[in-house]
Amino acid sequence: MWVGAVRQDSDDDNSQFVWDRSRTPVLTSLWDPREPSNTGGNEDYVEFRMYIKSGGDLSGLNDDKGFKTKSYLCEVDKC
Ligand SMILES: [Ca+2]
Repeated sequence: MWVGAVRQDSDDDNSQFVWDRSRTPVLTSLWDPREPSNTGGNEDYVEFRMYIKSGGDLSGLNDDKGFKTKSYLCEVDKC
């Protein structure tokens, strides 16, 4: 599912990922191993994924292409 984080500068493949609301950096400890990969040079959005692999369940963040349709998780202010 999409979470509210994006590449800070989508024109700069080396720019960091930030939480969209606070603009604070995404902690490196939250990423899946070998991510962010920027596969194809256009992975500017962040998803949370969980999958099963031999040895146990894995979960973490992955950068991905924004045109993909996925569920999402967002934060809102209290009313
Ligand atoms: Ca990726």
